[in-house]
Amino acid sequence: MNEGQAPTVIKSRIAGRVNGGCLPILMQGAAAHWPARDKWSLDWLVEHHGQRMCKVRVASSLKFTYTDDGLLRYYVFFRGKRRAPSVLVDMSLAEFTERSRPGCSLPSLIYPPGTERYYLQSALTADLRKDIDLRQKPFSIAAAAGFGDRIGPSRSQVARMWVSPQGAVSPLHFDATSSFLVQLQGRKRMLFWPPSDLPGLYPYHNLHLLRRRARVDPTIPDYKRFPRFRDTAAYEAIIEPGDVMFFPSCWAHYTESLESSISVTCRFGGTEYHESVRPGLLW
Ligand SMILES: O=C(O)CCC(=O)C(=O)O
Repeated sequence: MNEGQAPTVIKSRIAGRVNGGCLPILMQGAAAHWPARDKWSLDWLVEHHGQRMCKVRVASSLKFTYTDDGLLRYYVFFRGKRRAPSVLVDMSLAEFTERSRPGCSLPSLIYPPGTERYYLQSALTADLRKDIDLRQKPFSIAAAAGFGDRIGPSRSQVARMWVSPQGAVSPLHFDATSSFLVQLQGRKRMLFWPPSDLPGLYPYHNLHLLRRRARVDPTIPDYKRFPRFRDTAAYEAIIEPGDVMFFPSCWAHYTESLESSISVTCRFGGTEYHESVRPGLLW
């Protein structure tokens, strides 16, 4: 992507073919009927599930870089928690909400006071799963297309809830599984790059703490260090409440919460690496 080059905007488009794989698809309104769409808000979650323990990613800015839990333990052992890009912490939903309020007086957990930010990223419990509908289209279509016998809780990863503040960023990375992201509150902006562009995003090696993350920050690309980034081209989608965004495995993605946001994700399928993913990135 060159300076000033606009990404291709994704609207409700039917999957096409890109280098033998399918495209991300934005399905507008496909989850508008979910009870969670009307019901879930931060206040409702605290009132009904406030004591529930959940996983919260803690970072020292709104940039919530994912870190592999296993590798993070080694990193923390050698370099200390404060130098970790982010740390996943167990806390109650009520505490998460309290910590997310501006001017919260609770002591910080890891990073210097006043810098800490919180992003809830937790598996959905059975009672919350009642408010979502992974057996209907488009999820059932994915199941019928051979992605799995059952989409959702029993597949490779349980459905997850994501509760983020406005401005939260999940930096550019790719996953080995295909995903649905269902937007319930607020809007998100996502940028996507096809697997064939991965070399131009300079991902970390698979043994690195930041494995599958890109070294390039697409919002302020350093073309000197990452010249091949110029040869890549992004797709963009704005995901509104009730929309479902599908993205195939190995598509790199960058996500920004345009408002405070609640989403659910469902990943499925095994580890389906695209042929253009260099072996060096995986082992
Ligand atoms: O919604 C987000 O902040 C990140 C979602 C994401 O990166 C994913 O589901 O892989």
